[in-house]
Amino acid sequence: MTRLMHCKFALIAPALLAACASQPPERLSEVARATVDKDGVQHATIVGGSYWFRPQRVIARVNQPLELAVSKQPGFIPHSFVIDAPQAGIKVHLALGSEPRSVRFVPTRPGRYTYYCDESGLGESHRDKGMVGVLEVTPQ
Ligand SMILES: [Cu+2]
Repeated sequence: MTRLMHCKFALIAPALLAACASQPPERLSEVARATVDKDGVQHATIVGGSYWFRPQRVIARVNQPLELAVSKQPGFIPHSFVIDAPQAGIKVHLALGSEPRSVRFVPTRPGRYTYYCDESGLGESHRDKGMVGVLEVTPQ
């Protein structure tokens, strides 16, 4: 019911309800290790939808620049991408669009840092609905 209320268009056009709670495409893996380019920059791509992130776990190395390209599946529900881990040099807040937006930082401390969407509808937060993942920063 919460999801129905959250998705007001669903009341008008029931067919759109399916678009409100989408499944991640199967091609998107649940765990990904960042790739390293010739300049030593780590790269990972993250996609968000209602209500998930893929991958759910990204693995990267400490003290090496990490560039994340984050987008959301097309749709009218707003989503964001947040990591709040200043103790590890990571503070990110992106409003997501269907074109990838990039953010680059250097993780300075190994650990597991949560990324999530801080949007909410009339009910639960998107984070509580499943828009959450872990950035795992490993030692050198
Ligand atoms: Cu969201």
